[in-house]
Amino acid sequence: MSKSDFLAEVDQYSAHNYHPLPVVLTRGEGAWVWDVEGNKYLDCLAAYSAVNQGHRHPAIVQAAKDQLDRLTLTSRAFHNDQMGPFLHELCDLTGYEKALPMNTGAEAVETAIKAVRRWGYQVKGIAADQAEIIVCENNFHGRTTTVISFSTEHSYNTDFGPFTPGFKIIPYGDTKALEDAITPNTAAFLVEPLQGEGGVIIPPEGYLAQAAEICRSNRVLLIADEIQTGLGRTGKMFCCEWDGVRPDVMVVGKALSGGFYPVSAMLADHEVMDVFKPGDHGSTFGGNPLGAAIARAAMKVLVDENLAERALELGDWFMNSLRQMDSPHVAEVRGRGLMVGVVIKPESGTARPYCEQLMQRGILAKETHEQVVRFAPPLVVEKADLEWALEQIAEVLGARVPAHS
Ligand code: IF1
Repeated sequence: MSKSDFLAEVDQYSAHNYHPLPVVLTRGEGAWVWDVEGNKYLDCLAAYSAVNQGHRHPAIVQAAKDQLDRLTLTSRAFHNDQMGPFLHELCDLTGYEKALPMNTGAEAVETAIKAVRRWGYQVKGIAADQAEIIVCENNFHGRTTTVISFSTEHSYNTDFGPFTPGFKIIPYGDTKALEDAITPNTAAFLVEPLQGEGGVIIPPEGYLAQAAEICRSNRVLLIADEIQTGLGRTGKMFCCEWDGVRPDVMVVGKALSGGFYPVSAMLADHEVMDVFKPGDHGSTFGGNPLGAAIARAAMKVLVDENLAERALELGDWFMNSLRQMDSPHVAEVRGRGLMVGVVIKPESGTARPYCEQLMQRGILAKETHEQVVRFAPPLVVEKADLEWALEQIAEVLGARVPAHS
C-alpha cells in the first residue's frame, strides 16, 4: 500500500476527529521514526510525552516480551504478581502512600475527581451533592464527558452537553482568584503545573507553592495533573518539584508506560485513598500484569538513565539556541526541560505551516493552539540530533544558524 492509500483508508474509515500531519509511520527507535516511504524523522512530539524513554526502549521491550509470555490480564477479581511491585515502586518514585492503577490519563483524572468528592463528603463534611472542584481556564485534563464539562475550549465540549456540575473555573496562574473561589464546599483544586496543551504556559514564579498553601489553610485538596509534565519531561521527575510542592493528589499517565501501553494512576496518601471501598471504583484493565510489568521497566529507565536531568540540560541548551536564532517570525521561546513552545508572531501566520515545513525537513512537531509550535522529543534524544534539528528549524524560521556551544 502506498502512503496515499493509507491516508485514503483512514479518511474513509476513521471518524474525522483529528487533523494529523500527512505522514504514515511504520517504525521507531529512540528519538527517531520512519515512514512507509522510508523517510526518517526526528520525533519532536514523543506521542505528547508518552514516549519520554524513546521508541521501543530495549529494556521495556524485554519486560513486555517476558510478560507476554507469562500472563497479560487477570482482572481485579484476582491478584497478579506484577501489580503489587508496580504500585510499590510507583509509590517509592512519587513519595505517596498509595496508588490506584487505571489506563488512560482521563480515567486517572476521573478517579481523582471521585476520590476528592468523596473525601469532601466523608472527611471534610461537605453537605450531600454540594462539593465543588476548582479548575483553571485553558485546562486540558482529557476527553470524558465530566472532564470536558469544565473545559474552556469550545471545540472540546460544544454540543456534548448536558455537562457534569460542580466545577468552578478560574484564571490560570492567579492565586487571588483561587482564594476568592474557595467556599466551605470546595473539595479540591485541580491544576496542571504547566499547561501543555494550553500552549506551554508556565505559571508565575511560586504559583504552585502559594496555591498549595492556600489549599492547605482552607482544607482544600491540591490535585496536580502530571500526566504530561511528569516523569522527567520538564527537567524534574515531576513538574511540581520546580515549586517544591507535594500535592495531596497526583495523577500520572503517558510516560508511565514509556508509550507501550495505556497505564495511568492516581496517587495519594491514606486519608484520601481510603475513601474507596471494595466495589466503589475500578477498571477491567487497570493494574493488569502486562501494563504493570511494562510500567515497572519504564520507571526504571527514567531513573537509571537520569532522564529528568538530561531533559533539564538538553532543554536549557535547546531553548537558548532557539532564542539565539532571533527569527523574525518568533515572538517567544518558552518552556521547561524538553517541553518547549515556540510562539509564532500573528503577522507571520499560524504554527501549522511551520510544522508542515519542518516535516519536509525530517522533523515531526505539532502545533498547539494556533500560534505555538511545540518541541518535546523523547528525553533520550542525542545532543547531535538536536543540533541537526536546530539547523532545520533555523531554515524554516528564516533565521541564521546559531553557533553551537
Ligand atoms: C489527544 C492534547 C497533549 C493531558 C493532561 C490528561 C490528559 C492529557 C495534562 C488525558 C492528554 C493528550 C490527549 C491527546 C493529545 C494529548 C494532548 F493536545 F490533547 F492536549 F498532550 F497536549 N491530562 N493529552 O495532556 O490523557 O486520556 O489522553 O491518556 O486527545 O489527542 P489521556
